[in-house]
Amino acid sequence: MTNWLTVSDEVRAAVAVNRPVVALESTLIAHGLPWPTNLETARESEAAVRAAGAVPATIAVLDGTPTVGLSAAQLELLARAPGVRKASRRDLGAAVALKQHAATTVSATMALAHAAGVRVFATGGLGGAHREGEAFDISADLAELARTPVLVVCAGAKSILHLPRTLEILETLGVPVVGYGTDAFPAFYVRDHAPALPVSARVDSPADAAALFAAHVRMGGAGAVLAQPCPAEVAVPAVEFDSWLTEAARAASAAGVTGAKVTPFLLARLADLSGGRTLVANRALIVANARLAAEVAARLEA
Ligand code: PSU
Ligand code: MN
Repeated sequence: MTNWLTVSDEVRAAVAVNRPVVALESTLIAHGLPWPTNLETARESEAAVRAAGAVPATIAVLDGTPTVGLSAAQLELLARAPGVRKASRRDLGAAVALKQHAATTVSATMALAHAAGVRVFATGGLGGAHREGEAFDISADLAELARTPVLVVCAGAKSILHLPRTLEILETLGVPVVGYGTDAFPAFYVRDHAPALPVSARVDSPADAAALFAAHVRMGGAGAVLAQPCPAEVAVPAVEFDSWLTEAARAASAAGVTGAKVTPFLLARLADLSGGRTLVANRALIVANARLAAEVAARLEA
């Protein structure tokens, strides 16, 4: 393993003997969810991974050190600390050189997970292409999927995005978008996008998900998406969501929010406008994805 990366003893030992490990990201902790839901969600995700027999590896940059497998104290620091940088793959070098704390997005988490030998990663919603009428903005998550062989288990892409364009870009980049128990690409808090957007393949078991990803990588492929719909009990109906999003997007443009701040701003406004319902959904889907990721990781062969 590389010397620029700190990997916890537990994760290092598991990777060495090919015990299942699941990477978890930190942007949703530092920027995606408010205190204390952020820390509770991070702990619950780690517990779900363990309950399914795998080792959790939450990833961030701490004082300039890329770290795979945060301790309980490090997790809490990240959840509480103000001014933590949001780092996509682009920002990792800066966070290291300037000795900063940085929460890693999907793209940066994939890069660090891969460097540590971790092949499966769970998050909430993927970044993607933003909607018409907003500033031109395409998440680095998509480009990273094209280059790094990590399976990203998520609830589809964030419903704040332009999902048909997001899927077209993933197709262009050669990234499989696999539905878990569904033929339709899920839309984060919203279970289904209307009209339904087809996934590139469907699987109905962790074993098939693992086999599909292994075959993709064997033939020179890189990343893949395994998309599981938000748990039905807490999912948000599309009609209600659309009205909140219209309002949240208006607030973002009125406040002149741009760049990496857009996604955290919209998520926070949606939580307010929905009276906390999007928060409940976000938390539940993250934990469900962590559990599924562990089940898939357990079926990946060496
Ligand atoms: N999933 C969540 N909440 C989040 C994210 C994912 O439930 O906040 C984060 C991920 O880190 C993802 C990022 O990479 O949102 C997308 O940010 P952007 O649109 O700036 O690329
Ligand atoms: Mn962006």
